[in-house]
Amino acid sequence: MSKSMKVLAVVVFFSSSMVAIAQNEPIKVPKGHQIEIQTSAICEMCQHAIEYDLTFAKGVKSADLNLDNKVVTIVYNENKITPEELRSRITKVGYHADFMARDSIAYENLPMCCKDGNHGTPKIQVPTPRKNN
Ligand SMILES: [Cu+2]
Repeated sequence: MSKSMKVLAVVVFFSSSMVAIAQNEPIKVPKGHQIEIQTSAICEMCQHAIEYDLTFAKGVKSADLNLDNKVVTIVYNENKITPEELRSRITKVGYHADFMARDSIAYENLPMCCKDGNHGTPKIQVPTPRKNN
């Protein structure tokens, strides 16, 4: 394999892996902004935990998690909360949120049924937690 071929292969690999956990951009809706965030929820308990937590976030108008694809759709006031803060909240409940890895302590504290390998594998897996420097 030539050097340029190798470079191309690496580029293709990284761009395809980025597509797998691509984050959606917020869109304008009548009540504010709406964003869809991919989570690692597994069951109804996960769904309720995430929706319940987001409901209490300042600026969040609604949060609905679809258990078929594990995507939570959030309508929020863009002046009060950002997509980054929304993702961060989900990680603190114990779930991955797009590219953000779950908080490992929060994950440990989840009910057994909500952990990997119990109801199935979550749709996304973020293997190495990111360090925020
Ligand atoms: Cu669960």
